[in-house]
Amino acid sequence: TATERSFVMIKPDGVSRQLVGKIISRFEERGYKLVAIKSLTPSPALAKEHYSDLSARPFYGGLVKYITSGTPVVAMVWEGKDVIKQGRRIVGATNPLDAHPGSIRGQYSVSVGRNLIHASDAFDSATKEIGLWFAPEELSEYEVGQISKPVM
Ligand code: YYY
Ligand code: MG
Repeated sequence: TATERSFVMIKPDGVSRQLVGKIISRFEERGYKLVAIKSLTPSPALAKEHYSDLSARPFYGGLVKYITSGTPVVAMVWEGKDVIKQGRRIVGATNPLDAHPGSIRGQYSVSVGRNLIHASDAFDSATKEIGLWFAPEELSEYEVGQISKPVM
């Protein structure tokens, strides 16, 4: 129960399937604040480091290859109350067949190897991932919910 930040990434399948807007809307409508966003094709070094905890798993090579294939990812930082735990709920279980149908993976995805989106799973991994993908000056400080006053 704290205001915290989570690293969320729309993977290449989410971009190629043109689900970027729908996915972003899920976080916006939940009230989370977009602190950083960029579209890029990650280098192999970045992808390997991002998934370094999984380096011994049989799917690691294919996962890194897919993330770096050339179809971009959309890397984001979202901020808000319990956004790490709640963000994982919004995203849904790793295997889309286990994911609640109201979650992003449960609604849009059918394959564990193409499950559309990544979200940090804990405070420590969120801290690591935000630092890996974004420079400090890419993270914005601002207030949400403010209608700006007319200028003139
Ligand atoms: O955090 P999350 O994305 O839900 O799952 P992880 O266990 O961290 O695995 C990362 C990523 O690896 C997963 O989203 C798809 C892929 N993957 C896979 O291709 N095959 C598996 N059996 C497990 C994971
Ligand atoms: Mg994970």
